[in-house]
Amino acid sequence: MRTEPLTSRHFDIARHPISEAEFRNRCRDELETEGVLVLRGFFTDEVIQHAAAESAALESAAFYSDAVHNVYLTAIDPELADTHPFNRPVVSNKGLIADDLIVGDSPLREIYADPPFRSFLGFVLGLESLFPYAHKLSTIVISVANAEMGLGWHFDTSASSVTMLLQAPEGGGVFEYVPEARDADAGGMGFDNVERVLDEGGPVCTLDFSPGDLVVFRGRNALHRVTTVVGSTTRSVVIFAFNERPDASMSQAALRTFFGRTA
Ligand SMILES: O=C(O)CCC(=O)C(=O)O
Ligand SMILES: [Fe+2]
Repeated sequence: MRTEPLTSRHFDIARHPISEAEFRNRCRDELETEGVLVLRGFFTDEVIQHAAAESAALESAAFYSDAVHNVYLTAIDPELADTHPFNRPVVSNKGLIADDLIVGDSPLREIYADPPFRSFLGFVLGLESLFPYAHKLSTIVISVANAEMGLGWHFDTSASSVTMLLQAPEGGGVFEYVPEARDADAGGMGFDNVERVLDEGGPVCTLDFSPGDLVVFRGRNALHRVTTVVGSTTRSVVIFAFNERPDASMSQAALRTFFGRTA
């Protein structure tokens, strides 16, 4: 029988009291003003080591994409020119360990389901309920990138992304982003910002985070990418997707691109 709440096993609650109102308000304000929230040393060493070992064991089962896609992770629109921001190609080549490959008793599933953690995330993100994806592949994924691999500029499909870095590479693999590059809820596409970033390279922000840090960002509105990894150490990061609606799904095009399958 479990004798202590899950929370204290996986999270450093003394440093990050996620159930206290004052702390929550501070985090919500930081996410609001910065477009991203980083809680340093949020996950315990023990859970990071366990998840890193899980990632290493599953790496050979990852699907490695070498894909050209648009920044919206959708099929392109043949009615629009190739040069239109909606159709502009970006390249992503990295591996994804799909949710259905992660074992049922993985601590990653305990983290995803942890009530105080979910309550905290709902509060800072301003979401009443948080749902997994309706399909089996991408609620919890581990993204792995070796030398020369990276993730091109894109907006996420889920309302928000919550990430947990397991292993940093020797070089590169830097998370770059443009907060609030669009307002997806208002139907915004952010074409001007997309064009500026793809054509002129910026301006963009860089986020520096380490294994054990919790990163929360509004990936649906923040244009973001991971630069090419340098060196022989794999960059490995867990991505937890929390959706506003129970029927949320990635597009069939995106599933094929990143998982090599749709079910
Ligand atoms: O690897 C990261 O830090 C972010 C990954 C990401 O943006 C994604 O998989 O959508
Ligand atoms: Fe993303």
